[in-house]
Amino acid sequence: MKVAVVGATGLVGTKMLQVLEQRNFPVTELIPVASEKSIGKEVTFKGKAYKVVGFAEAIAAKPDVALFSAGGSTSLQLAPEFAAAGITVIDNSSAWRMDATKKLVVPEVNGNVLTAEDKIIANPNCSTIQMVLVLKPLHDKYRIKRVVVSTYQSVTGTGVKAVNQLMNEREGKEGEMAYKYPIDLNVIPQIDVFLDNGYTKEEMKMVNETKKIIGDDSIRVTATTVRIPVMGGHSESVNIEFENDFDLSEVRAILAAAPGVVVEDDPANQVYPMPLNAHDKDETFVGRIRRDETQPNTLNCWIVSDNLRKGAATNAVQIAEHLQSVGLL
Ligand code: 11C
Repeated sequence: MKVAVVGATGLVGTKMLQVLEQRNFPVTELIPVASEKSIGKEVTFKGKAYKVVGFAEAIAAKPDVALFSAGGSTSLQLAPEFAAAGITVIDNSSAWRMDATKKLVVPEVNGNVLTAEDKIIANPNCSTIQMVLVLKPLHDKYRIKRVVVSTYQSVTGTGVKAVNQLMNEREGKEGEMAYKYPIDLNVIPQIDVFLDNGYTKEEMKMVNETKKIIGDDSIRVTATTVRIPVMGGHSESVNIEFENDFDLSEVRAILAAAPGVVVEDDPANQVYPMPLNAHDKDETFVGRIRRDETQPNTLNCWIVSDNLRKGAATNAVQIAEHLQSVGLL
């Protein structure tokens, strides 16, 4: 399979190359692609150096699939050009996610919606992906009415500039600021820009993308998204109100059987998910599973996943794996 990685020199692009390699995706030819300023740079894949090429050269090489992580405006402009050349695009930006003609996919949750017509497929936002992996199997059993989520998000979600800001602050060095405020020894209750309703774009992504992926507009979601000085992954405190009552041991069994989900929940031994442990893993970890004692049919849990892996690169590669397994690639 000829595979292009568009945005190959960025944090997510680099992770896509690692994930393709580690999951042994059948790459017969790799085409790393980036904007003008990175053309000619080298990336490494399976121990071999590859020169980064520009967009026109990449389209002319006719890859079977292109994994895009080059930002929304590049995707809006270039994904249709790739698709018109018969190349299946899996796009990590927010550009196409809420477009009614495009599928928004987490393979374990709704991989079955994909058809041969889908030439531009959207990869959801990282904080949404890890949440829906846990919500979907519980929704199937107990019907979710409402979700209240607060996030604790890694600086890697912002990109390399934010990682540098955190490290510079930690080492007492001057440097470029990714955020308006210091992030080390701080918590910033803003991810992305504010919208007219007082929520941030990241918060509304969690609201809207969750409904689209689960395929149920009746699920009410309210979110507060927060940046913390952490590297290994995003964490989420999630309160879920169901229509029907549940049994806690059954909830644990359902989640233990859910694909891509690992239950880490042993309070007696202080076992719960943490970004330090989730880092560089493909799974989503859930723990602190307990009943909300203030109202009926309501559950609290804590969900952690590596936002660059399952939240971005791994999910994109898994979409490609899924397409291949059902003969669509
Ligand atoms: C963050 N969730 O942690 C964002 C990054 O829509 O793909 C991913 C933004 C997106 O800052």
